[in-house]
Amino acid sequence: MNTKNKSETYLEAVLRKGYTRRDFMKFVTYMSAFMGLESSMIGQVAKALETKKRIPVIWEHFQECTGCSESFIRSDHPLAADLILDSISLDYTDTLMAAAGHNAEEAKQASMKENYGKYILVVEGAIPTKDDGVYCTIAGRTAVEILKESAAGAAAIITFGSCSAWGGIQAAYPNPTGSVPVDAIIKDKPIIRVPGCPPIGEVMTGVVVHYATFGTLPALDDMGRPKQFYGKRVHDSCYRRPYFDAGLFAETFDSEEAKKGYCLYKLGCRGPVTYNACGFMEWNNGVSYPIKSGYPCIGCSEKDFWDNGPFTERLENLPGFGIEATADKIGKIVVGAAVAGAAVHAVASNVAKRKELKKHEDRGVFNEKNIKE
Ligand code: FSX
Ligand code: SF4
Ligand code: F3S
Repeated sequence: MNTKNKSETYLEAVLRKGYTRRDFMKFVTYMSAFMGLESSMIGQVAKALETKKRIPVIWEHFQECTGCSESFIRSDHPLAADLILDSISLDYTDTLMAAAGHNAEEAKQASMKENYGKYILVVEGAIPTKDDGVYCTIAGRTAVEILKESAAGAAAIITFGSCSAWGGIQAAYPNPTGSVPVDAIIKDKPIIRVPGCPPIGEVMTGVVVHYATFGTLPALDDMGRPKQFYGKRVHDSCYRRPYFDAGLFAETFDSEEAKKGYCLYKLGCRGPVTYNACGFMEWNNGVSYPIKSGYPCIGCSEKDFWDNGPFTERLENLPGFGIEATADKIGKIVVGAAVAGAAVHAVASNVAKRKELKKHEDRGVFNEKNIKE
């Protein structure tokens, strides 16, 4: 990676890349809003990024599909990715950097040494532990060995994606390679979970910007996830929610109802038990996310979600969640349930509401375009 610009501030690096100061301010406003900061704090964020030296980022890849990197490089705001990637901040990532082999390895070692105790380590992918970790080896070294080495000098670790955060698909039953998440191996560093398969790119930029500005990590929930992005269920920001509340469910994928925006709960949707920001952030510049593309949420940000299939089957008997009884009887009863300590909205069977929804639907009020707006 480019080492000559290491002492630049974020603003200097942004200007050098051809962005304007106005682009920079737009980015600061955008990121501050996503991080849930008061507008009065925008100035503080701008000042920090103008004056502070960039925080080096080392990014390791272990057992994974690289979808997390794909998601990240398609972050909504061009600066969200550029701020971390390219020559601005990223000192090592074997999939995106130009250097390869020994050169890449040397750049990583040099950066880790120079920035010992200061860099942020991003980990993508799970770590296999069975048979001395042989199932993921890079240049003859196991993932366990590499992780321990790069974690030693990290100020904090971001586990980017469900694989490094929870174990992901590798750790799914029967977990043939004994895969584990990062926190099963590293016990003495702050670890921030950014789960999702893939996760949302801006969440990582948000964490880095927060750290650069305040010198602290953002507020985390009791599972180590940034509260701002994982505080709500997918169900709570779902544009199909009015249909759920009215008890109107698509019965098949190819139905008119599914197209119209009816709730996908009966087709297996895990939105009511999944915490993620995809419903309001979406991907590819707000183009879409699974539910908007007509596919139920598979719960990709939740622990062990791969073992919670088949995904197209309606959730039954999910511990602590009583909605399955409701979906059939909706229109007749009122139900409240609790998931992971959070109160689920009481689902009111409301015939009047249902009629009203139908009326709006006939007038085209609930087509996707209108709902988004
Ligand atoms: Fe896992 Fe990321 Fe899913 Fe893939 O690297 S969270 S399999 S999107 O790519 O780790
Ligand atoms: Fe949306 Fe799924 Fe909730 Fe239906 S069950 S409202 S599709 S999140
Ligand atoms: Fe994942 Fe469900 Fe969102 S599958 S991307 S959490 S809609």
